[in-house]
Amino acid sequence: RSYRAFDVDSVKEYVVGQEEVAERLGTAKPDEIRAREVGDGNLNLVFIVEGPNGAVVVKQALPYVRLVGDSWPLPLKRAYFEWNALTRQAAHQAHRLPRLFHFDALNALMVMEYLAPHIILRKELIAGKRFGHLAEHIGVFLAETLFHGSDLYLDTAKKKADMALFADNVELCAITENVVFTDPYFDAPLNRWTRPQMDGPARALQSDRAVKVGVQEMLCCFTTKSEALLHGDLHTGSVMVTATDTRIIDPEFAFYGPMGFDVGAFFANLFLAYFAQDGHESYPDERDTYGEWLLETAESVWSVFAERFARLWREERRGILYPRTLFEDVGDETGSTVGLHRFLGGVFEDAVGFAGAKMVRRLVGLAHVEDMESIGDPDRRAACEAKALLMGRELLVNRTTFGDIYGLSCLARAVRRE
Ligand code: SR1
Ligand code: MG
Repeated sequence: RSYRAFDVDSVKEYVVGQEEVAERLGTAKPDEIRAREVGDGNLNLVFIVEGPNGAVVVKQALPYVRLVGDSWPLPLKRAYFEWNALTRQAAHQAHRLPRLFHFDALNALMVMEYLAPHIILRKELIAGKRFGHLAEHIGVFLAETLFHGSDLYLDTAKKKADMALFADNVELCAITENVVFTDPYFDAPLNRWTRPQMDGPARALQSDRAVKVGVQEMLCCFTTKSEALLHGDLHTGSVMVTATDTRIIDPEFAFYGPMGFDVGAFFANLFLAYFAQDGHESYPDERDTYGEWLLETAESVWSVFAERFARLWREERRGILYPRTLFEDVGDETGSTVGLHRFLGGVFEDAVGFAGAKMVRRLVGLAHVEDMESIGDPDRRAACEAKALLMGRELLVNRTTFGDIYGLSCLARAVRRE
């Protein structure tokens, strides 16, 4: 037996052969099942498979980068890391993930809950929709997964074993090292941008010494700071929402890295949505108030994150960092709380720099975002992109100077109005 990539027919044969999945679908007969391939991400196949009694999602890794084609091979083992990340996240945040039904390492696939009526968050933000619970759900998810995947919670043996496991997610880390932190800052062949309008801003970025140093400092943080098990690709396309529910999907880039990488990725995508506002058709004042909601969401994500993280620090700190016994003589409440504030300050500073890098890569690197791509008029799109690029640069170069999350909102407003 060997790996085979499924199509809409063979995936039906496959699912009926998995007893538990067939039971969920309500049939073991392929001709009673409908399947469609709906993957619109950069890497994988995604099938929605429906039977008489229910539906599931089958996600299968392809042996190459879907966005580029088979000239860029990519190992199938990424499905194994995704599955392992999902099971670790599920220990603390199962209700924020799709339910997991089946994993097949040979075929690099997993069968999960079909989330309905959930929609990808990025699409909803482009449509100008608000989600009252989003910041709370994302802030808590970040705090719970990052805290419990760190040395603040894990013992030495568990942390080292897990780091060793995820250390083999080499090729996906390499993608990030290249397409996020390196390629956008020189004339790399796969870079693209809105031409000719963005030629000037892109070339200016590539000859900007301060930004090159800033992004390399962030790359150094990414490669060396094994702080927690990360989602690794927490953009708004990795989140599915309804009016009341939020689910986080797709942690195939998971590895032990800096907490700020996940937090910064989410900030970056809210800011990209913010700068795209002036490109979308609607009454300008509507887009202004919607933009404010996007900034408030980033602010609330951070405050919810910090609050929940502080609670976990006080109540669940049992790993190798900041042991309670060390602080008994000075009082844990005051003694380690200094440490907590300094720790969160470090996460914030990293998140700012990573947000900058994540914004820049979506504007002049290989993989762009629909928030901008859906702006049909290239002049209008480039005007939005140039402002977002400027904000990304500021975050990279001046990441240590923002006192708090409100400093980022102020910068975003100032850049948008320039
Ligand atoms: C070559 S893959 C490009 C991007 O798609 C994924 O979603 C990650 O963000 C990756 O950097
Ligand atoms: Mg993805």
